[in-house]
Amino acid sequence: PSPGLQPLTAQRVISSSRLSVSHAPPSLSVASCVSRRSRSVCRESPVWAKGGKMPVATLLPFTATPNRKSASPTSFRLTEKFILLLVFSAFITLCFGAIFFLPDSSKLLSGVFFHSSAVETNTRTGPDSSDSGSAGNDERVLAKIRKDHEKALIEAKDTLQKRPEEIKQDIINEKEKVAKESVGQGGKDGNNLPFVEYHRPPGATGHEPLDSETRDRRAKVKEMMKHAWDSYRRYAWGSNELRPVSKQGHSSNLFGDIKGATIVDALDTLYIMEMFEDFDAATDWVEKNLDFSVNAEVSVFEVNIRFVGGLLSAYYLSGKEVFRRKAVELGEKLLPAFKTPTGIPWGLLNLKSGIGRNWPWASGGSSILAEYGTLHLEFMHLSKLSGNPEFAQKVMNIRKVLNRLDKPQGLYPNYLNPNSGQWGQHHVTVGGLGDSFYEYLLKAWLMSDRTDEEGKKMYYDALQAIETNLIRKSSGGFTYIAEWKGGLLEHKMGHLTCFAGGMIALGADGAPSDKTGHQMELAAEIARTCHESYARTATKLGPEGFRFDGGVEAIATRQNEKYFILRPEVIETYMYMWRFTHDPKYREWGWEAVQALEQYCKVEGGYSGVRDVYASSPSHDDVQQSFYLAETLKYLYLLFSDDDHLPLDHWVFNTEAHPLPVIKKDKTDRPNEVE
Ligand code: DMJ
Repeated sequence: PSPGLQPLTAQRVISSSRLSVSHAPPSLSVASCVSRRSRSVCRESPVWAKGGKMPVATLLPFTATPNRKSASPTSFRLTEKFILLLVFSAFITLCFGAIFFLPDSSKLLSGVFFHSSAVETNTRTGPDSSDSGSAGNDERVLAKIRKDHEKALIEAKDTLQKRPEEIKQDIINEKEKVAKESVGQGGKDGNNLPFVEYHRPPGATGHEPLDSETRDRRAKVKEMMKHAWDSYRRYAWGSNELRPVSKQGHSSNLFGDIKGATIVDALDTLYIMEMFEDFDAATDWVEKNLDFSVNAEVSVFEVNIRFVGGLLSAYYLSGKEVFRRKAVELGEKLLPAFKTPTGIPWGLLNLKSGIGRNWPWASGGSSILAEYGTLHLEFMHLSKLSGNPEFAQKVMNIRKVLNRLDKPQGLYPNYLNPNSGQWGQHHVTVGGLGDSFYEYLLKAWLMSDRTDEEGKKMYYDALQAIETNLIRKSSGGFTYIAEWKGGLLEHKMGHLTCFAGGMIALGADGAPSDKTGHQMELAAEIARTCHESYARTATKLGPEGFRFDGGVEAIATRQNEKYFILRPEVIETYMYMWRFTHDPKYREWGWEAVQALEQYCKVEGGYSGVRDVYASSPSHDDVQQSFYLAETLKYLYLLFSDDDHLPLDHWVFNTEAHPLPVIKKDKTDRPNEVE
């Protein structure tokens, strides 16, 4: 049978029967007509009268025999019966074939029904045009069916010839294609994200340490977290931070009108401490209240490390999509900060207008090294989770700009003008304004499963320059990292700089082999110096800055350097040193800090910073910083946990202590896959 004729006929029958047989389903009316083989029935039915170009007689010759008087079945000759049977079975095969076996039969059916209604409309407005139009459509539908069918056959044949690995790869490619298409289709609000298969990386939660002392200390830290969290929940729920003395909410202008900094910063700590009810309450708040559509200026750096970082960690720990969605949504809102002639982002950004600027005090409108240099980890993950390469491109471009510039003594000044691409003042610190830039070079390399060679080189080169130019030993034998101002050293070290002990320990095993031991020693010395800055105070809490000049060592000499705002850096270094050496003194030093926090910072309404660590009864500053829950308490908890809780070969902590998984190059390592 002509392949063109049969489906055409089937369609016409169904279409026409809808027109003429008002209550019977189309197939039924046709079947009854044929099965009864009654010429009169068929003649009465407009099915055949409106049958189209092919005359009814041509289709059913037996019904059109002009001289036949009787329509009785017995009057058919054997050949007629045979033809009848042949036509009938061809017709049935055709119907079944069209509906069930032809590829894309759903399209065929919808085409049929669509065609049918078109006929209905055209019948009212003019049958002629309907006829020619439907014939054209029929041919197009048929051509498409044939093409699809052939394509499916070829594909099936190809697939059968492929090896399983090739088939696997095809599936991956297809998935990626779909992911890209869905990104291309918009989704400017993080709502239209590609599918990402979630695998929880190892060590998201831990277990009780075997020795009872460590177990008790760990439990104590959890109790501290509970007090900090419950107080925030009770007195400041939804605000950025808690004022623990006045028992009310507090909002720093770093976050514009974004709310809930403590909630987002604390999510992962709640998770790793297995405070799941609290984690759920926090998740619920994020789902219902976390809103980035604010007409206000935010610090790009702070919002990135606390909000984007916090959301990413919460996603990787829990697998809850809401966190991925919110992280990408916020990341997209930060992108306009990169609209500068060099692509070095502004420090401040209005999230609604997308207009950026820099801190007015920063060396002639410069961007700050620790701010634009502390986006890399989060932005790499944003690209991974959104399928949008723009995030990664933006941060890779920052490196490009830096690598084109001459560096004084190999050092990176803290200020860089985003318009001219030139350094501002030649101030270099490993503390505030510089710190986490170095941290992110190292961690970018580690997070890439040690494939990011550029990040690695930049880190070890920078560390070498720091050692040569900034690291000194005091007369009392304390190693410290000084600050460099246009070639002159200021013998001062900030509390913030104390993170460097942990960083250097973390990078030591990647250093050229002759330097690993030296770098571990350096890290241990910095840890000791920072511990000393705590040990020499009345409260056993460390000052914001301490000096090594004018006859003092590791002591703050200026009133405005004596405060302690619950910062984590010293404890962070203890945690890394413990992990790499298992020297019990680091746990002891951590425990000293716990006792000091309990004695001087704990108040009925939470934990507060203190104004003077050298005073025996210091006054409180009445702020429970969100990083106290994100970092200080998390690092303390990990210090008293086993090493397989957030193991360092699978997780990298962002500068706000939010753990991000290593993106494993070996994709067979399923637990670490992030894609
Ligand atoms: C945190 O927000 C981060 O650790 C940042 O890198 C530096 N300052 C605070 C904690 O002191």
